[in-house]
Amino acid sequence: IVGGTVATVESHPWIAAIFWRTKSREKVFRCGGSLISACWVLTAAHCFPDGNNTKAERFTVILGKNALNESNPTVEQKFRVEKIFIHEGFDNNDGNFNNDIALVKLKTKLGKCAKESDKVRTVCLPPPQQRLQPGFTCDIAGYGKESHALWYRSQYLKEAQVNLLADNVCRQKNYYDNMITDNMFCAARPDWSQDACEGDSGGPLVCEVGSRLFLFGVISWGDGCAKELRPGVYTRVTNYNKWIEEKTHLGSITAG
Ligand code: 4AZ
Repeated sequence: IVGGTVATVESHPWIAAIFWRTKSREKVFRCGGSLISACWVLTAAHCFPDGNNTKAERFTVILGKNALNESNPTVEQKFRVEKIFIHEGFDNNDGNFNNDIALVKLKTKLGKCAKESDKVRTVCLPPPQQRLQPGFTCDIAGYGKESHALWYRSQYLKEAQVNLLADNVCRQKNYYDNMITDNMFCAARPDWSQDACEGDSGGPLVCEVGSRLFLFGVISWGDGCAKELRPGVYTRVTNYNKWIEEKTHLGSITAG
């Protein structure tokens, strides 16, 4: 996250940190995610570059994490991964990550997954096709870079505010032109001072509607970070209610 502030995990209790184990058994942070039910984390498809050859056994998901490089086993909840569903329509042939959405099923421990606490909680999905007005302010959170030029990620969870952009603005030639599909939306700070950055992808964009927070976006891509005329691009979660229902139900039959 560029700009914004250091956040506590209590204010983003659905945030998930997804790690990948290399062949030399080193644990590398891969992506953010959002806990949508006790056993399911919603994230971005591009977090799994091996596509359908992705080995679920290599991933670990940690909930309740404040700092990336410190672990606090008394409050963090750590899970192996049972299954990963990458959207069938995920496509990066145009370099724009269309359908950048994936579901990660946590492996149960004694028949249970995430336990609710002040640091671990699910986020609501918005109703299908609900659209918020351009200019609406939403929150993003993640453990990604604090500036595009840095080579290291933020040590602490950070949050920032961004405003939703009208599609026709984001599709202007001096913005992203024809890269923006109906499965995406753009959001940025009017002064370009706050944005998601490398390492935040997969993580949440949440908006408050009727005093409840809903997961409207999955952090997906952007040209640089907090760069003028280059908003952050998010997967439009409200296009995927049916897909999410299908997959999470499938997961409860085949993998429960
Ligand atoms: C990334 O590389 C990334 N400024 C995510 C979000 C944005 C840029 C890059 C948006 O994961």
